Amino acid sequence: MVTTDTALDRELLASWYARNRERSENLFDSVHPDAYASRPIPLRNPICFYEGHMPAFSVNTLLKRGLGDGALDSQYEILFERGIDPEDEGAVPEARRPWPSRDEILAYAGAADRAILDAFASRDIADPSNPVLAGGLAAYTVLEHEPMHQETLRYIWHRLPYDRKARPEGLAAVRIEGEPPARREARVPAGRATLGADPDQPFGWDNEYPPHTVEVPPFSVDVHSVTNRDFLEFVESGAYASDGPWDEEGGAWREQNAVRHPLFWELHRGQWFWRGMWDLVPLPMSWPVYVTHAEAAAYARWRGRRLMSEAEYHRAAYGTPGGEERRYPWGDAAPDALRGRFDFAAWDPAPVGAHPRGASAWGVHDLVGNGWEWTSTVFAPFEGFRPMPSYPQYSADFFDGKHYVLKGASPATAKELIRPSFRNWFRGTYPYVYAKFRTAAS
Ligand code: AVJ
Ligand code: FE
Repeated sequence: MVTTDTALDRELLASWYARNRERSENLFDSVHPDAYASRPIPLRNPICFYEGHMPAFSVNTLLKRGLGDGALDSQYEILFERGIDPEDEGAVPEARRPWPSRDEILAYAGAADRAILDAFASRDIADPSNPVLAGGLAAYTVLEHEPMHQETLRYIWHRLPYDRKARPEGLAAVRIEGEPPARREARVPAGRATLGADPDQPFGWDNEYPPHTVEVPPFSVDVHSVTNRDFLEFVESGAYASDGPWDEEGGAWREQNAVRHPLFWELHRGQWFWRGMWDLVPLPMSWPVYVTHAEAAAYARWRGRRLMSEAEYHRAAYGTPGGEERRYPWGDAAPDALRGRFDFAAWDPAPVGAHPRGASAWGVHDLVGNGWEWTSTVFAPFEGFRPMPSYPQYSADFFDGKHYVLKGASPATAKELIRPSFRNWFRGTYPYVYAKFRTAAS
């Protein structure tokens, strides 16, 4: 078939796809076969679902919705169609039992890979007359969907028992650095923040559009993320046993689930430990604490402060004293390991402030990397939002007032997802993600 758009670099798309697939395969290979159909996070599908979901999503999106092809396997393309984020565990559908074997899923995935690579090589995947394909929309949708789920997989793997996953060979022991730097604040003066996608960027998810500016009043914000040391003060103050700092939703969540500390912490014989991906280690005091939005907001209130809004995050990360806005907190240079902990550079976080070359113009550290940043902003469409033709349910299903925006990146976020306009979202009581926070005040 003829190509109507020469702007897409087909080889680049194919190598991106291959890199995605290899990274996913390595992750699934590390799971003990007995755990393949297990569900380490009750709210999400079992592990095996995701090995079918990624190729089935690519087939459904690019080949069927985009190019108008028939099914490769209609049963699998329904079974593996969508992930879930139900209200509570009772709402998890009991999927068809048993799940297909890994060999069956891999046979399907192999056929899907061949068909997708064939489309990348020679079909009209950027047909400007087709809204699903124009500009390569479906191709990019597929290529960014897979790394997003690689993060899902990592935080699911995080909950697997240590004897159900194979530690990567040659992995260095976790280094527990000492105490964090003293708490400090930066002042961000009033100014303009641009939210939403840069018109020049080749792709953005629907919730990144349309771009617009917001006037942000002055505020102060912590230079460093709240650390395990900081949060230990909150825990030891008895905050989990008191109603004081909790809002209604957070308080109910804490009570119903008997939450006494962050999910990543464990208490053994009176001593605090951190559940790392591969090791249980004495609580690293200089690492950012990973918590729910409910815990983050309660901590901030306990300090007499609050979380940053999404617009304030943009000011803190991308604003400059001169008024221009940067591509990254540190400037225009492409993301690399000196600027922050992201792109799978490590399995666990680094001490706060370990990447001074990634600090923003106001000297605020780790705004991109080392853990997503919770904001106080409820996930909602920008004025003028339109669902994307390649995946109309992507965001629209989550504009329910129960999800909060997270910004930045975690150690498990691929670098291709790092851009100012990328918006992540989770329920305020979802405890599994690599999400940190800092406090702010007007
Ligand atoms: C944007 C990370 C919240 O994992 O639920 C993957 C991404 N959506 N497949 C999720 C997503 C559909 C989504 N998050
Ligand atoms: Fe998905």
